[in-house]
Amino acid sequence: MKILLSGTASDSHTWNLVYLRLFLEEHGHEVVGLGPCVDAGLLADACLRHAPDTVVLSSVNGHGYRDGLDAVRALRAEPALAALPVVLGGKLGVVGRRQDEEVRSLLDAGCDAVLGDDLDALRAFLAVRARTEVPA
Ligand code: B12
Repeated sequence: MKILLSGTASDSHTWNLVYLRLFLEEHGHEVVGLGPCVDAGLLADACLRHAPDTVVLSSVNGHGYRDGLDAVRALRAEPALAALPVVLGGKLGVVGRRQDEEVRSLLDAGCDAVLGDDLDALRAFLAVRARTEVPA
């Protein structure tokens, strides 16, 4: 699958993105990496341009819930991206545990999965998408 991998708007961390690119490539995916500090508008433009099969968003600086919500809303506001699978993960808040209300808001906004640090869950999420992909 072609995966667009991106950091979130306020997050300057990069090693998470380096790690995830390697992880995704080792699992046979083609990766388009946008790098850190990608605002929601730029993310939506990049998805229109690259036409990925799935978007993987990574945030570790503690503002992931908020940045992720902006990102998902920008994608879902674009008709061509309304059904594009989007998964968000990392260290999303500053309280050190999953925050159910924030997760709910993200899912309601159209995020397909909110995964925290769990790479096994990411692998499973992508495996399901790969199986349901319609060949061109
Ligand atoms: C190195 C580091 C930095 C470096 C970054 C260098 C770089 N080039 O990236 C510097 C010094 C620049 C930095 C800056 C800051 N940092 Co910093 N940083 C770290 C540190 C020590 C290691 C992060 C790292 O590189 N890990 C290695 C990579 C490979 O792993 P990872 O980032 O943990 O990502 C893994 C998982 O999160 C997961 N994952 C990530 N994304 C996704 C996505 C999906 C879909 C899935 C499934 C999994 C997943 O998989 C990855 C591999 O296992 C952590 C603390 C720690 N020990 O983790 C703090 C930490 C991430 N930083 C933190 C903070 C607060 C900051 C600053 C805001 C500090 C400040 N006040 O200025 C700034 C960020 C400013 C900004 N605008 O973003 C906090 C975040 C708090 C939180 N989330 O609760 C942490 C956790 C430290 C702490 N305990 O407080 N930081």
